[in-house]
Amino acid sequence: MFCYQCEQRAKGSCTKVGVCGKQPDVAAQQDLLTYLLRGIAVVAVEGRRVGVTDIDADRFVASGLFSTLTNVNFDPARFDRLIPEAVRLREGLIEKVAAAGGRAQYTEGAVTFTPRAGADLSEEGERCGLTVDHAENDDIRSLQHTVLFGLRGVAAYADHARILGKESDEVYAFLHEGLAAIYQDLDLNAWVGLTLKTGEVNLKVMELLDDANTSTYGHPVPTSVPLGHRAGKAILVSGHDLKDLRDILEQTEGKGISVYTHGEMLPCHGYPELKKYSHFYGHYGTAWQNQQREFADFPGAILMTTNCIQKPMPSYMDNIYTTGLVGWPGAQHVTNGDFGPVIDKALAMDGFAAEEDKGAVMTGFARNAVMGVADTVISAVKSGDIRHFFLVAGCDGAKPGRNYYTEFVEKVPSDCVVLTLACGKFRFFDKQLGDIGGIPRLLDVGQCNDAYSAIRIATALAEAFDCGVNDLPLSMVLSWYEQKAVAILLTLLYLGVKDIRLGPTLPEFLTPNVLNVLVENYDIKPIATPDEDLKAILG
Ligand code: SF4
Ligand code: SF3
Repeated sequence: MFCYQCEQRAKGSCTKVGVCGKQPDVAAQQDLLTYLLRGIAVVAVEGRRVGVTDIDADRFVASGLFSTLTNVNFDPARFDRLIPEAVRLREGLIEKVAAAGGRAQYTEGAVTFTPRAGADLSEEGERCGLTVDHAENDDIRSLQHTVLFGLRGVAAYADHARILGKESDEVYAFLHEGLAAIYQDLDLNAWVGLTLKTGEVNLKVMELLDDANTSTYGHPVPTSVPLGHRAGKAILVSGHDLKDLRDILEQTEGKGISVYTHGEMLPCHGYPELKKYSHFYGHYGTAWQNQQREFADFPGAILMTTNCIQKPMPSYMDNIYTTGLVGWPGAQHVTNGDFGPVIDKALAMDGFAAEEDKGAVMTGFARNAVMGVADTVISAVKSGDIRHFFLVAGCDGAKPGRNYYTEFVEKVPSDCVVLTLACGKFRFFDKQLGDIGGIPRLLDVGQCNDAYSAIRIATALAEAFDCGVNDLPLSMVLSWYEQKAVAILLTLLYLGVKDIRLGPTLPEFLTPNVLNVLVENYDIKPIATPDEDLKAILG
């Protein structure tokens, strides 16, 4: 196996087994699925040329790419079903495109490759690894992989939005265009262009998702979320999917079960259409990489939606459930939004014996809430009460170097405001940083899925001060782990945001030359120490 798509990779890359727990057979299946998705994409690009689109193929490419994102699907049986489905969709699309006057014959390997009948799909996948059909030039291949990993993030957001009924042909068309591009003879500059276009399309899909979330559940409002629990039966919902949570809340109404969020579900407490449920109580635990310890102590059923699942420990294997694209071999999978098995399990378990108060945190400072107090924020900046904003955002992870983000926030001077989003916030989410003239110094904008909201806040501030985002008293200190973060980073580069500090390490898939392009054009830099970085930013 060869995988280096996330920040957790072994030295250089994972070649024997994934640090995330991905086994070589699943890695090969994911490579094979990715290869077949490229094939569908080549035909879909030709199809659009002759006026043919196929919504099933479009959706399949998005959900297939999302299935290969870090910490989503570890179950070989699921890939055994996805792979033949990819071949079936590809062959059907070839026929439709040919019937409309498009190409009937293809030479691209990803279109002509079909797993041998009866063959082990992981063995077939070993012939379709991440470098097959890619450029020999290291820098071009680096950008080809950057685009692929960025597309996985775009696809995740497209799938999230589709679940709430929002789709965009422009986004689907670009997933195909980006996947098919390795079969075009593009030079380095063209690949740089495609990399930035990935960021541009990601901005569009994030806007679509923001619209999907806010039009379905309302705009988040500042909300205090208990970190303790009530006595009684309990369900814990992790991941990023708002609809799964809403379905759980509806299906548990009146059953005497309290519903808690875990990880990236914390900001769900701010949505009016979710917070209205009285049994939607509080938040349990911290970021994804602590789940094995935290889940073992949870006395109820646990539901994993989207990323990031880790290998379930035997102590809770019996009470953890997956849904949607998430999979772990042996974990029970629920489909079609019917959470009956999860509810039955919660009712059969002990639940919390007694109430416990562990304080509370605030969430719900998404764009609408922050822009609602824009006048106060602007006058605080003009009067000098607020000196600087920091967006300390991105993924959490297991590496010790990530303490940087905790220390950084602790050391931010008291006349500065910290905006945050995504699971990296769990390094500091419960710190009491106080307020500046009634504006909290720590503002949780939401999930990684809500990066669009932070971008809108930054552009609104820039408009108010009649300057560019780069001229604002705003610095971005980001952490990455998986491919949603790659897509968001590409969006920030597309928007021309400069001077980003990125950690805890830089992506392995960027060659020194590609990195130089980023440094020269965007002044992107690795994090140093909190003291050095704060001094460099604030002087
Ligand atoms: Fe390794 Fe990350 Fe790939 Fe998992 S997703 S195999 S940890 S590089
Ligand atoms: Fe976190 Fe997985 Fe990236 Fe959603 S939950 S930000 S890592």
